Amino acid sequence: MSSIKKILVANRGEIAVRVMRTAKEMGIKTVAVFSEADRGAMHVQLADEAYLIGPAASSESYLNTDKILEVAKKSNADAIHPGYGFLSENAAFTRLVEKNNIIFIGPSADAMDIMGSKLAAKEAVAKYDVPMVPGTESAVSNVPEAKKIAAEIGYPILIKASAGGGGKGMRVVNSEKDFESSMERASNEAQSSFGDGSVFIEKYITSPRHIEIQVLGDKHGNIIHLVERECSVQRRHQKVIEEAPSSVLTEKLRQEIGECAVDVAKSCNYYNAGTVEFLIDDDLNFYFLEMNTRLQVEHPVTELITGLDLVREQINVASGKKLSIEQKDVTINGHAIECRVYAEDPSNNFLPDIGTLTTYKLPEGPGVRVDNAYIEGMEIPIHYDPMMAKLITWGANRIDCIQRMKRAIDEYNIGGVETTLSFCKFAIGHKAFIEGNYNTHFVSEHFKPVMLVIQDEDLGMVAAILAAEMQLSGTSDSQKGNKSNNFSSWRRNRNEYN
Ligand code: MV4
Repeated sequence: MSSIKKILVANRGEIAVRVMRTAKEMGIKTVAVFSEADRGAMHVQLADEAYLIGPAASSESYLNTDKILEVAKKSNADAIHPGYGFLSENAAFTRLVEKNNIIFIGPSADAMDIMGSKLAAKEAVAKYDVPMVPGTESAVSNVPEAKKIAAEIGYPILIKASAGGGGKGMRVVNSEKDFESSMERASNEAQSSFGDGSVFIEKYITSPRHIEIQVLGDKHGNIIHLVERECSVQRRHQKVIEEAPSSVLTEKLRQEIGECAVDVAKSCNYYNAGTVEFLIDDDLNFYFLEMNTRLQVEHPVTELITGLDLVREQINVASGKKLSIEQKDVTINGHAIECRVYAEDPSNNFLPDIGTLTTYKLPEGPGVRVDNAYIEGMEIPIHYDPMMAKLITWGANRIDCIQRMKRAIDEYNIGGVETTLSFCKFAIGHKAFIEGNYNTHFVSEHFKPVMLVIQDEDLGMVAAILAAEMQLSGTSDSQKGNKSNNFSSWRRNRNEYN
């Protein structure tokens, strides 16, 4: 069993800082790689060694496999941690790293290949008793045959690009009359977007919740799950708020979904940290969606309720150690919520906002964690994902956790760029969220930019804005002849926002 002495972190931002912190606690040296745009970045300052690998563009820096490998050899790193995004699920990179006798802190390249293809994943998982959305096991190209299958499944159905992901290349078809035109468009879009026009069909789960299970395996065949995370508050397939545990799972359902997640991991001989995604419908039926073969952004909520350090577990597994815990040891303690802090303006359709952090004061105090990569005075670079930090709170129960999150958001003082914190405060203060009664349509169903004004301004101005908006969109009471007064419900709900 080789103990790892030096890790090159092939990433940037908060996840690079996060990995380096655990490595340092384990007495492991750290190597940073950085682009021209990240010269003064926190992960560069934190590392024991740092190497410039190229210009700002990701393709010439954080995705430059040859350059990263060159630095790994030059610095005598014996392992590489990919973080998430960039090369974290690139099987070719994993093979190149291992071919150079460097340990890749993540799963096998074979597991990445299987789970990177929706259809290959379905095929592997089909050998186990894991519920999947009713649909085709393989790509469909013959339109009459596909139409017959769609009729058997029952509308609404979803046409999905085999090479798609993250919501790209999905098309809902509500009735048979629209099938042929939708099939043709979906296939053409898939061909132009992914270079692969193959599509498959599934029953459309109309109002799903997004539940994912953290799994952890070692190189000796042991695999456990670390219960669920609820990730239904998403905007255009970008997660904004995650929590653990979910407010809808019963203990029995948690065990069932957890065992299925372990089976999915077994189907590809998985080791290291991974996440199995499920959809849950209104009747609490769950369906396997896909598996992510990396450490996820939202891993901290799992860490806070289980007491584990997932990066430490990853490093130990990568070095050949057996898992430090068994399934019976996994317990849930309290509740955790994560709010992602994006440099985006929620009052302006979440458009990215760049600038200098003229003010940047982090919240502190009991039960508050900020996985962060910025300090006051730093620029927000335009070249990379706009996520600046993650604000995570822990509470003994869900309501305490929500209250603590509200306090932490109010204490998070950011000036110079707009962020999604105001949206997060709106969301965790909304009746549907507080009651745990929400699904992946939460944002489209409940959020309007004017809501952000409610949190800080008097209702009169909001009423005026709303009246104008409703007049313009033809949904005002007078136009609809609707007697109910939207503002009274707003006044009621207003208490939820405070
Ligand atoms: C679905 C679905 C409903 N029915 N599949 C979106 C991204 C990709 N991971 C799969 N996704 C979905 N697949 C069927 N058969 C609804 C979604 C979906 C979704 C899933 C999880 C979290 C957020 C979502 C937002 C929109 C749609």
